[in-house]
Amino acid sequence: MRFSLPPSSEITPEGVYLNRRRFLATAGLIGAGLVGTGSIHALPPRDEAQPKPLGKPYGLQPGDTPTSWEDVTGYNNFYEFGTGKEDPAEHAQGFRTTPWTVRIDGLVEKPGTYALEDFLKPSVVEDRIYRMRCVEGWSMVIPWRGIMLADVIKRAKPTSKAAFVELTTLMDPAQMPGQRYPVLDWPYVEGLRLDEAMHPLTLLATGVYGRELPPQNGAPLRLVVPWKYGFKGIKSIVRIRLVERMPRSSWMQAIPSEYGFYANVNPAVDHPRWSQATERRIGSFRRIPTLPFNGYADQVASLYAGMDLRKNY
Ligand SMILES: Nc1nc2c(c(=O)[nH]1)N[C@H]1C(S)=C(S)[C@@H](COP(=O)(O)O)O[C@H]1N2
Ligand SMILES: [Mo]
Repeated sequence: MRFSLPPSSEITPEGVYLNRRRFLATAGLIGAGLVGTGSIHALPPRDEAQPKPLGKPYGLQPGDTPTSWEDVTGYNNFYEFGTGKEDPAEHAQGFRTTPWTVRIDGLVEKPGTYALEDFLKPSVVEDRIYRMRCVEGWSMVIPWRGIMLADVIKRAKPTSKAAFVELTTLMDPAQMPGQRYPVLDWPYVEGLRLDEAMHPLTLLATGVYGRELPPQNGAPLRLVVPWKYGFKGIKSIVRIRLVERMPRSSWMQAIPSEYGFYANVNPAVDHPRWSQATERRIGSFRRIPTLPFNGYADQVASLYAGMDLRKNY
């Protein structure tokens, strides 16, 4: 397991991962279950090894096809379980997600701490297929299952002072080995402006491919914001807090020059260490052009009218 930030030379390291899997497959080891790669444990029974993607496509472009279950659940960023792409699938396996409580508080009329079941129950669960783009230059198409974040925020009744939402991951170093190392300033924190959080595309996901979220994907509850870089999609959420001022996210705190609060996918604004003009779709060797707002400009560009998105990266 690795607990350091990946060096920039490895920042598009999916080739390494694919090559290893390909080698193992060729050697006939994966199917035989002889290799302890993480995703083996996450795989459903053999006859359903590739579940059908479920859901309504949102913003998919010609040529977009859902990324395989194996890649969605085997190639992850979840630094609480290691910084290698295959670490989370392997080391999050025993993660306990029941019981789970979610607190919603801050500038709301109805703060509360809920058992996850009660927190979810009043909301409509939907299956939606979204394009997802990591700041590292790779992307996937993922069939999520979840509820609208707007729905839970409305129920808590934000006061007129509420302008931002801060979300926090579970802090549990006994279960999350990465939290014993100073990779980030734990617990992982992310934030959205209130209008971004209320946008109908913004989901709290509880599942993927019609199944419960595997731990490596952020079980039991994680954020999905398809027009922003993946790091906004905070996993294993325990707290949602309405606040007046812009929250400081873990990534802003760690490397402010590289990871801003907005994190809108923007091919015109390079990361300080690499171009963001193209992306590699996991599961293929093709690089494809990155689209403004990851292809969701029609739905979300108006949220940023009048803002300089080079400054507000
Ligand atoms: N708590 C927490 N949430 C996190 C991360 C993390 O390290 N810790 N990584 C982020 C990053 S960089 C990405 S790209 C996405 C990856 O989500 P996926 O593994 O489900 O594709 O999760 C995001 N959420
Ligand atoms: Mo990411």
